[in-house]
Amino acid sequence: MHSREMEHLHQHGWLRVSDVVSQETLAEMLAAAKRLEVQFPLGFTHNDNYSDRTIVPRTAPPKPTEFATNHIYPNVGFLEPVLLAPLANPAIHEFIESVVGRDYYLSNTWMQCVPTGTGRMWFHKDPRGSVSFTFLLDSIGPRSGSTCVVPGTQLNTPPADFCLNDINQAHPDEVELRGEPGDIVFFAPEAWHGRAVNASGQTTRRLFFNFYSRSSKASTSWAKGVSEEQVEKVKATLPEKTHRMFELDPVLTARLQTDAFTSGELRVGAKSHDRVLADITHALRTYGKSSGHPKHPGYLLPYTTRLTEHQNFSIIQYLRQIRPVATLKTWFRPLSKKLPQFQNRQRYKT
Ligand SMILES: O=C(O)CCC(=O)C(=O)O
Repeated sequence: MHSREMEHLHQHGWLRVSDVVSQETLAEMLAAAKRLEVQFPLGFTHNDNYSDRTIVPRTAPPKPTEFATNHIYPNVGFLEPVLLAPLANPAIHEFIESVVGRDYYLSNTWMQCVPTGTGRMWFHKDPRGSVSFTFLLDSIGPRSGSTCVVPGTQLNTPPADFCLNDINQAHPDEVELRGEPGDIVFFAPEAWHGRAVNASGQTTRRLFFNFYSRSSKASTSWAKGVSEEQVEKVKATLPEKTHRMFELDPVLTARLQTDAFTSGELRVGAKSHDRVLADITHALRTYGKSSGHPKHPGYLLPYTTRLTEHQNFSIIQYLRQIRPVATLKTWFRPLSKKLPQFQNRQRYKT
């Protein structure tokens, strides 16, 4: 059964899995989420992609100009360890491993509450070498603030902002990662993804989990904001086999990287998916080849996943997707952060 699901994840860049925790555990998770919401109704401030060294409870709602206009609870699994319960399920690890190899970090974990009226999040790709899933805490239907993905765009595509004239508009092929409480929806962060509007009339809540191949990241987003005691508490709730994903080893990462790349390639690294020429170079080097590290058996090459191993890169297909207007907007973006393309933070209005 898994192999059909694996294929879906690899081919379409997303996959829904149900019943990963028991009903009893789900009830405990929902109670933990509620405790956090009651204690911190506006979530926390965060400066760095939903994590921060010192997280401070918000006293006022997020401003429309902030990176995320919804309520974020960074490092949430360390505040309420039961929220990490899905990680006790071995099937989850099989899916993660099928994308980022066997040695990975739990890189980030946060809860996100999207109030009704919140607008779309723009289409983008996240840095290379990772896989994510959301865990739904509410029943989430269409236009209800779920992550949305354009299936298949994890392969053979330029960055979204070179191809879409307005990255804040819904894409005709997008899939909203909807579902019921307790469902997990995996997605490939290198696919074009964003978030749907929430026009549902209710706040919707999800947990986020993000995993990086150890070759692609030297640390985690939670490392600076979480105490050793918190980490130990979390490990005690999970099978020993999973403990490795909490153990930082920047020296190993540095070795995996320098043994694979020249310093020029390393400089572009995880962000090469943002720059067309670097992206093409990376694709020519990786598509259709093993992602296995030649010098460190069992590890992946830095900034790769297994998604490209059995795929051919077509430079023609890649270039055909680039749109001149989108490209000009992207090139001139540094001159004006006020381009309509990036004014996505206003509230959705019916
Ligand atoms: O909020 C979401 O559903 C998507 C978040 C996301 O894409 C990101 O933070 O990179």
